[in-house]
Amino acid sequence: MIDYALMNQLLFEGKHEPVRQMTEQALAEGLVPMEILENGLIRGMRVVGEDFRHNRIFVPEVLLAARAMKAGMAVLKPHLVDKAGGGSDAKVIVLGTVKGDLHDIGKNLVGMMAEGAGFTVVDLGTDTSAERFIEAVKTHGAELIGMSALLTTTMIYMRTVVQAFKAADLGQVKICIGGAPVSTEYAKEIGADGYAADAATAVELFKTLLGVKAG
Ligand code: B1M
Repeated sequence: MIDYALMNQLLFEGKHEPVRQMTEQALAEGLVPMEILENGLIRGMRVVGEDFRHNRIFVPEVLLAARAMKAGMAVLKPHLVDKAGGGSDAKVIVLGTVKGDLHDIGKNLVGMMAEGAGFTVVDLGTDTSAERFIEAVKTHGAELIGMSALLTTTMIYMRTVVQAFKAADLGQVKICIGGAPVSTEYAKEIGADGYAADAATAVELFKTLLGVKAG
């Protein structure tokens, strides 16, 4: 029986190999991937965030915890699929963490789940400028972009991207935002089409905005 408290502690301590093994063990025990993600990984990362905020741990420890989180996510990735993805008619979406921001764990989760739901995902990584978002949409014929920001100092760049898309006049490209400091209100304020609080909600939002049937 998987001990989620232990798994959270190992993630907190940045022990990536044991976290990877426990994620595999949890899957072998038949636990639901989304439950493992939430209870085993995200919950551990929340504690990291709290201790980081209160200066009980610092960037090096957080980096190790992030590596452990990614080790677990890599195991879960093939299982976070709700139906066969891809196909030549798959809708293309572009994801990126905005300029100045290096946080990519949440954005990666959104990408994994979107791929699992059948979207073709073009992931621009972190520190993404408005120009790179626009270029990628043109190159890949994307119908939607999803921006992530984790810092109050970088979320404001989302407005720059929205304005750049308006100026570029690319037609009906939907713009979605997510990340801890942003909200539905902020999405409205900057003229984005929607906000999602987590990866599963983000996929639902993409489907709604692009007229993809739920399933
Ligand atoms: Co950073 N950091 N960090 N950090 N870090 C935060 C964000 C912070 C809240 C920590 C804290 O103080 N409690 C704080 C921001 C405070 C603020 O802005 N008000 C902070 C800070 C200050 C910093 C630095 C400035 C620290 C420093 O250098 N002094 C620095 C900035 C670097 C930079 O970006 N330029 C920094 C650096 C780092 C690391 C590099 C060490 C590391 C990132 C590693 C990596 O991502 N590869 C890191 C981490 C790990 C965190 C915390 C602890 C965890 C973030 C995380 O991965 N959460 C974070 C604390 C926190 O968030 N509570 C913190 C797990 C992840 C699954 O959740 O990313 O929220 P999240 O994603 C969710 C949703 O938000 C949503 O779905 C995801 C899945 O459910 N979502 C989307 C996210 N993106 C979406 C996009 C969408 C839709 C939904 O598109 C439509």
